[in-house]
Amino acid sequence: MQHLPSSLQSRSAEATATIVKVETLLLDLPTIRPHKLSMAVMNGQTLMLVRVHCSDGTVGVGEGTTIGGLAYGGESPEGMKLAIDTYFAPLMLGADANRVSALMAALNTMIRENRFAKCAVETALFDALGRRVGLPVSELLGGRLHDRLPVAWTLASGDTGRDIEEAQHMLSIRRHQIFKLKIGRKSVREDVAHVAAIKKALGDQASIRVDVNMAWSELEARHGLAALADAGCELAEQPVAHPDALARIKGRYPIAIMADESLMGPATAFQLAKAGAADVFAIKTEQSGGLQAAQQVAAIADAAQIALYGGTMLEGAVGSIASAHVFSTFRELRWGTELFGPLLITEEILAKPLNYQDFHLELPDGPGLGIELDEDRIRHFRRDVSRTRISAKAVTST
Ligand code: MUC
Ligand code: MG
Repeated sequence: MQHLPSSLQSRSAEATATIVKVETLLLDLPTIRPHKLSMAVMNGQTLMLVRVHCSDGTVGVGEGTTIGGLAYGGESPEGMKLAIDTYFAPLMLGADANRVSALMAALNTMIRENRFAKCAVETALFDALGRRVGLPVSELLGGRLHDRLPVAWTLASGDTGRDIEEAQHMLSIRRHQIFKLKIGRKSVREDVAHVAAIKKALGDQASIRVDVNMAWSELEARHGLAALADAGCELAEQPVAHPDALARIKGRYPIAIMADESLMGPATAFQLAKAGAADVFAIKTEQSGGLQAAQQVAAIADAAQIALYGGTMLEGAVGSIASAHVFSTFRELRWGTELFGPLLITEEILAKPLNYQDFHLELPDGPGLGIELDEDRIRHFRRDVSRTRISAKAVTST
């Protein structure tokens, strides 16, 4: 407590709730098929869940997830758990649970980086606050503008025929009509042929986009983008790694350029906007450093007339619905969202599954995140109690 500013210390009479316990756990869940990205193959997903217990009995939940362990960035689910248990929790205990922004500001002063862990903690704080006051998280964030969000599906089996079948199935059950193809593992020529075959098979019923996950050199991008545009692909996500290279290729081909890995919160959003490096921002709540930080990224994009796309770190149900609450407050989401993470995982961890229908994810109306965990299933898949332990190697390979 002595490290917290006085505004955050328990205000006795007028305080309605203080934080009494911060609990973390890891869940290992299999994916429905291997998910092949340019840098890793995911066979499972590990969710780090954090629960913030408050003195009035409310408990909020948040989630931290990465892609392919440490293949995507510096944080891992295990690292987030350690950081929260060791460094966040002692700073949070006893703090006023209603003052989410003040607590996050204090944590940001005392803890550098750790954007994903901060996002998980902020989610749990907003969930608890929403439950306490009887409002959805989206309303606490200023109010939702959309009750349902379009959701893309990622085709990443590594096989063209299988991807076409998967897309046709998604169209037939009216779950997705936007498809993002993961490329960058093969040669540019092979990748373009793969995209063109899928676009040809699906025609105008589907929007086709690609995510190169930084795998191309600038020269490869020049060849690749021209050919992708000819094949009817509408957007390329992070074709090259460096923001300067993104700026050099943007606007040269009739295909939108989206920044993903280069976008790591408000400061990088400002730099990318200033450099004219992207037509679209893939906003991710975890990458942004939290729910309010993601809203700040959206404000920068708005001011710079950069279009928005609601991205994912392949979060499970908790992280995905937290992002949905954030994205529902965006004025426009021209490129939709990709909040399909829970559908890539074989196991349901909610008492009532999220509602995906008619190509959209419906936002729940209940207080907080509007979801309830299925505690039996959480117990079953917890890494510390599960008998079927999935090793990091089984979860991810190259
Ligand atoms: C990324 O780079 O966008 C999002 C969807 C997916 O399949 O992978 C992620 C990560
Ligand atoms: Mg991406």
